Amino acid sequence: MVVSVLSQTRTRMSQPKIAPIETLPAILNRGLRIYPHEGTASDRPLKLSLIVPTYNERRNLHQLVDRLMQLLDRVVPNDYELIVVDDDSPDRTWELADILAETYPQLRSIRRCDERGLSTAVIRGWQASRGEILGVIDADLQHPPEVVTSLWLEIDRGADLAVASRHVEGGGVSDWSLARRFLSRGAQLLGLAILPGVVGRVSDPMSGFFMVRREAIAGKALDPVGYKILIEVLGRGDIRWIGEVGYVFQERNEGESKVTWKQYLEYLHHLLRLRVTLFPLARFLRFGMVGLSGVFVDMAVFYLLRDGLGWGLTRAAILSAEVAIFNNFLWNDRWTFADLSRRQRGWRKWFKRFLKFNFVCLAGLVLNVSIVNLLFNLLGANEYVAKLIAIALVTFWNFWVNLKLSWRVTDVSDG
Ligand SMILES: Nc1nc2c(ncn2[C@@H]2O[C@H](COP(=O)(O)OP(=O)(O)OP(=O)(O)O)[C@@H](O)[C@H]2O)c(=O)[nH]1
Ligand SMILES: [Mg+2]
Repeated sequence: MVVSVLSQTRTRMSQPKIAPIETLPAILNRGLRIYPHEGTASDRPLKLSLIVPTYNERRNLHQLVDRLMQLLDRVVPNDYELIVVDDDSPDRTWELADILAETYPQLRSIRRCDERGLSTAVIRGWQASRGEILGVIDADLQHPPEVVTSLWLEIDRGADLAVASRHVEGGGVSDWSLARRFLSRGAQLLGLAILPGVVGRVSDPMSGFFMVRREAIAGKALDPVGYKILIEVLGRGDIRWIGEVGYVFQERNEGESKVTWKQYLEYLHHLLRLRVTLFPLARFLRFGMVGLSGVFVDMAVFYLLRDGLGWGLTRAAILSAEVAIFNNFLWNDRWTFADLSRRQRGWRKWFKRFLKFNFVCLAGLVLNVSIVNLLFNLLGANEYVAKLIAIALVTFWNFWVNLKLSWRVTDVSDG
């Protein structure tokens, strides 16, 4: 089917924000009128839509399409589509895609003239698709088409996301220089440092070869910068079950890589943007308010013990601090992290959370004193400024460690 269309956003100067991918029922309700073309009589939902983003891939496209079609005809016969999304390549890849679509009925071709970029090309392709499962594969044959079969098997077994990985059994890179391996691993480590909960979920977060269930990303506002669409899917999607399949990244035989230093900067930009968006701000604010209430409790109890009961300074300070910790724990358990505590029922689990909270607060105190000392004694900062910085840093630390340790959801027995 030839559906070579110009982007509908011709009049806009900047790149438009991308609307979320729709659910299949929503598309069906509209009578399958799918962006960017009008629906036709042959439109019907399919099992798989595989997107091939292209920019100057004329010399690779025919072979790729031919190999993919042969495979998919066996794996999901008559139930898939291949969508080439080309960004108006100077080598006229879009034209070849149009011509191929006349021979291969399962092939569709989209030509974008006003928008550029790998990730947005993939999302536009998914938006224009009608598959229950959405996938992506590079056009340059560096992703071996045969791996599509294993990815499909993972999805068929129930995975929400199936990722082709260079870093699991059967995976690797063919002929990379030491510098390139270093850069690739460095980028992964950077991702782990900034977004451990996202990047750490798969062995190859840089992979651009994967399949995902539409329902896991439908309705989510995907807004990636640059190349790494998988990180966006992992960060914003509802992904529970992940399957990984090893593959060897092949050398390019035809055409040229489009990767430059710009992509590395975009990657960093993307990570930071996701970090900010995914930061649980509302939860953090609640945690901060609870912390503030603890200060008052601490002071009040301290006053009572000292002035009312005449306790010694150390004893009064320790007990008032512990009462404040208990106060904070109760509020956090009932309010800040209520959704998580509800999933960890029973007194034993409650008490375990309380012990962990105590431990984190104690460690926070040690951290607080160390930071004040470091800033005041070593760096010569004003002691009140040093104290303020320490409080701010320790609040973040306390919040994060408590979220990840004390109220950790993996402690839950769901069944
Ligand atoms: N539509 C579209 N596709 C792109 C764009 N940039 C790259 N691609 C395609 O995305 C795929 C991956 O791009 P490559 O340049 O090969 O990047 P890579 O495989 O990560 O890196 P190399 O190993 O250096 O080739 C290829 O199919 C490209 O044609 C773009 O701006 N728009
Ligand atoms: Mg490539």
